[in-house]
Amino acid sequence: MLLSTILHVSEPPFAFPLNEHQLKLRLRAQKNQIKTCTVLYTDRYTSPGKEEALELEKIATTSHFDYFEGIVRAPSKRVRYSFVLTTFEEEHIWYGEMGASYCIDEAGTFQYAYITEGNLHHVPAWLEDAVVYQIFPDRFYNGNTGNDPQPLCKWEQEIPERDSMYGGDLQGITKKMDYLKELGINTIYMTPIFESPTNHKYDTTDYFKIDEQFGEMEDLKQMIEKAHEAGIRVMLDAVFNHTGDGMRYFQEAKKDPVHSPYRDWYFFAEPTGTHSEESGVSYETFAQNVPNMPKVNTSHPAVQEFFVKVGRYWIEEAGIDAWRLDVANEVDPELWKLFRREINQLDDQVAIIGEVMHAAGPWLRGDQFDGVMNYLYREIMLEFFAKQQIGASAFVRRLNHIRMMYTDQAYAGMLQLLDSHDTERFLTSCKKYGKGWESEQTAKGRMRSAVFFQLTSPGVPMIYYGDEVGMEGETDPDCRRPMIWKEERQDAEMLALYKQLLSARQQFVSLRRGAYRDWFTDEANQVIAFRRFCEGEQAAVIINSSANEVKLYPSNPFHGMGAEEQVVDAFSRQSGKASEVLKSVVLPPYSGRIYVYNS
Ligand code: ARE
Ligand code: CA
Repeated sequence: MLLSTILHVSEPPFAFPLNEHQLKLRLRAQKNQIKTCTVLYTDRYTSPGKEEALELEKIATTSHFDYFEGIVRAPSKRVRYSFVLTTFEEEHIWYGEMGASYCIDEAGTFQYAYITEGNLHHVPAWLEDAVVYQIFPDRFYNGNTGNDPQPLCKWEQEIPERDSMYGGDLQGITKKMDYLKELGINTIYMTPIFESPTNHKYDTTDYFKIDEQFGEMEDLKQMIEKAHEAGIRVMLDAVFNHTGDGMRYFQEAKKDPVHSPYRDWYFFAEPTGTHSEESGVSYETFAQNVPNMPKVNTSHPAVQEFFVKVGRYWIEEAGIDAWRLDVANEVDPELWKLFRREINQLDDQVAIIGEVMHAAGPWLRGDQFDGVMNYLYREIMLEFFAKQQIGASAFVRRLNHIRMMYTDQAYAGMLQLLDSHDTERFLTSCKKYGKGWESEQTAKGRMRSAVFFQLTSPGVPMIYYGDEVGMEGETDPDCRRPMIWKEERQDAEMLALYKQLLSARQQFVSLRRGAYRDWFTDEANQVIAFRRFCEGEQAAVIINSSANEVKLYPSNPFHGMGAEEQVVDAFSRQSGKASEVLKSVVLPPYSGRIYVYNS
């Protein structure tokens, strides 16, 4: 056993309070080495020798590691603890903040000195039950031709150019609210709607005004009212990393960079400066040389104050339920901390989601965001379902690796996406990769398996508009085609699957909030099976992502749960004894099953 592979630190995601009297502890160790892992814990002022013992559970395995977890009680909020591990060779290892050792005195102990309010991560309750539907407003539905921009593309002209305008707007979304409700989503995320000259509106010119092309304040209010009536929440996109170059402040600063009070709001080149000089732009921008998006100095107190005001304004005036924060990882964290405090004070049920495309732990400790757009998840989904680069067990291990980067609260708020307005559509990926160009049927089958996984596993599923009817598209701008509304052109089978799965997710709380455990994988048949469980309910999910009909003889995961282990099939609604139902399971190609047990 390599002692150096044992890892725990007294901070998230290895130690995090669930509330002021419960502390969750996680420990990582080299795979297949540790037989038992026990934590010895007590109040940190109690003299040694009075520790309570709790055996941790192995909750996840990745390519190289096993993870163990348990919840310790903290009646006084002060915890001192250490671990004792037993290897399969029956060695005993002590582990504390001084390291791992065969000698108890050398290891020392860990301390979680006191659980304060500031250590807690409160996620808005509704976010844990959310299913997000992402809308690119110009392309969803044209509800008012009176505000159409010119020149206008015909809705039927399906392939957009970089600067195409289609006339979609807020009234369009309002008019399609019944469609969204029927689909079964409960949160709408719109990409930016504030004044800006482009179709995507990521170059804001006025943060307090809705772009005329989309409507006005009254239209947003009506849309939100209609959404709320349908039990749907609304999330807006905030672009604080940069403004549009048409923004008044930027124009003033550019005109008079010496005297303008807005000079320090941006990063203008010093006389000897180097910012993007080669392209003739004398200021820092988003990405590289994007002149219409001057980068903002988000460390500047006046800038922070301004954006917090924007954040509050749309909550107070229009009643939005959440913010999505663009390029969140390039903005000063001090702005986000201030933003969260102020927003929470106004309404602690407003959710805050950051756009961070990589490991996002530092933003998810309760003082900045509730979740991020989980692009790492998308990568793994692509690798397995679309590209078929990895097998079922590698898929599960790689997803576990991502989940183990985060606390429970952070993972509950993750936006689990297959694609977005910035990526190729998932169905297109299913066609392009894998074993050469796939047939239409195979590609759709693989996408259906991916959707089955997405809508039954942890986190907040995010559906990119049109995926549910089988829309395709390469990366930006092709992934932003106008929504297909003609029923004869929609993929009815795909749509039916989304509805069926969303209704099951809505009905069974374990599918939304339940803890996750691997159940089994079947490499040859590309089968993934897992369990979700919470107080009083347990679900078992099996997904066949292969082109073959598969017959399985799974173990009974409900064994010993009592009450005759009556389970219900979430789709057919037939119930039966788990041991009977699971004796053999036949799964058609690209299909899945959900069994639910209620105690
Ligand atoms: C346009 C063109 C692009 C071109 C780009 C840069 O369409 O083909 O690459 O210009 O010149 C908005 C519009 C885009 C527009 C862009 C610039 O929607 O159509 O692109 O403005 O005018 C990085 C950022 C991430 C960002 C993505 C796009 O980290 O924050 O790039 N996403 C947000 C929004 C976008 C929006 C902007 C930011 C700007 O969601 O829609 O773009 O406000 C790897 C890296 C990532 C990188 C990613 C994509 O994964 O790790 O960091 O993301 O590639 O490049
Ligand atoms: Ca319109």
